[in-house]
Amino acid sequence: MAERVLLVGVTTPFQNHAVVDNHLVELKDLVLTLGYEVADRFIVNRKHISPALYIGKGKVQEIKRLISMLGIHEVVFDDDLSPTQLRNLEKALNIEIRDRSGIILEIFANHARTKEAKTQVELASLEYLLPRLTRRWTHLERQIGGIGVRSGAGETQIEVDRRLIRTRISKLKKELNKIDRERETQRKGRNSFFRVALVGYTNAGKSTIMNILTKSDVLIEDKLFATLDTTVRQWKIDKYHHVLLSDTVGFIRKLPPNLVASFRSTLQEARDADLILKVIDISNPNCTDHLDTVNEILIELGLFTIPSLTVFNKIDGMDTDLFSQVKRDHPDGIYISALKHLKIDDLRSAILGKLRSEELTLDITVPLANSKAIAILRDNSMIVEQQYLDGSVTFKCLCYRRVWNWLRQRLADEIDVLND
Ligand SMILES: Nc1nc2c(ncn2[C@@H]2O[C@H](COP(=O)(O)OP(=O)(O)OP(=O)(O)O)[C@@H](O)[C@H]2O)c(=O)[nH]1
Ligand SMILES: [Mg+2]
Repeated sequence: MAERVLLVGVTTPFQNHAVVDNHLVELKDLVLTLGYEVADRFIVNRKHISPALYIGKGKVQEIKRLISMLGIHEVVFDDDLSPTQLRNLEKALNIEIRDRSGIILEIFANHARTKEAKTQVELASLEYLLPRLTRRWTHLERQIGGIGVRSGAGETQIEVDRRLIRTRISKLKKELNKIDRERETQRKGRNSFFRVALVGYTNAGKSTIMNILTKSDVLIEDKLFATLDTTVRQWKIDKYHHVLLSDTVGFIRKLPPNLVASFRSTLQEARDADLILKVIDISNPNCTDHLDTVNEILIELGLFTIPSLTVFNKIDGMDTDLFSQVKRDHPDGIYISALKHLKIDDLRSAILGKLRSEELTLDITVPLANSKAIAILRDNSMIVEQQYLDGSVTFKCLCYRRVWNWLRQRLADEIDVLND
């Protein structure tokens, strides 16, 4: 039988009932992704957050009654609880308590497939667990496994566990540094391409867009955080324009900060992008909040200054009033349905427009004897025409500004440029 869960949200003077209710709908999706059953939702009104219990004692008693009445196995809070609040609530309710971060971390732990994703998730989970170790045995410990070891003389079990976790954390950080360096080498080999990165809210359709544009078969699922790794594919927009398109891990409101930090190397592809596509599900009534969250995370990652396009996906399932409102606020947005293949040409032309604004048409002359310079040019630009004359070849080529800055330094004395 699936575990029965009670969801708890808290309104404050800054968050009204409707907003909290929306957040609980999203929390429900997160909990369902883990295969649990949601027995009920419970909203508490508070003026101040209690440092000891988060909510008031009276509400704790009400929740206690609900637990026995509805046969609840676990209570999940939408807001992040401090280690003290978690401990006190568990004691008062005598049941396992989790918060949104704990749930997100468990989903990531379940979905991680590659060594990189597994290492990143384990690091973030251990950092989350460290201050909460005095709790009862948690799902997260079960996911990570094997941290409990018998204590030595004079050392309590908790002290042993903390020491082991710290050692493991530093080992994982070293492993991630190594993975970072490997990725760096891979990226250097792809310097000449225009790079487009799909980022956005989880379940918005990023992998679906990747698949239709590049004819790939990245995993698509109607669940949150199906993708945890970065996939890069070549996409031939037309005869002269080939770009590298990347699909990566999705964002969500209140993504735990240590998860964002440990996924830095996965998100590196977006860091190096010439263009970011922010993908938002317009069939979701909270789509504008989703866009705010995506922008906040991009700011946090230092990626907000990269040129971007906002892509509203799933127009096949949208509400027309919401559409008019969003379209008014985002007239430059691209509105598509990846699943139904609607308006994909709008997306293609918008990307092509951005790319052309970064493209130079150059006439470059190289002596025929300089085969090395000719090879570098061929590898890093798109040759449109070539003319041979007096032992030299003149290329008309298309080259991105960023790539050209790099090429010019490399080939400075070996080529003659007519129209730089
Ligand atoms: N109705 C509708 N559904 C879509 C559209 N595009 C994608 N979907 C569905 O949305 C769900 C999520 O799609 P994905 O492509 O996996 O989304 P994602 O952004 O990669 O999600 P994560 O990797 O989990 O962050 C799948 O069930 C898709 O079939 C669309 O245009 N319309
Ligand atoms: Mg995906």
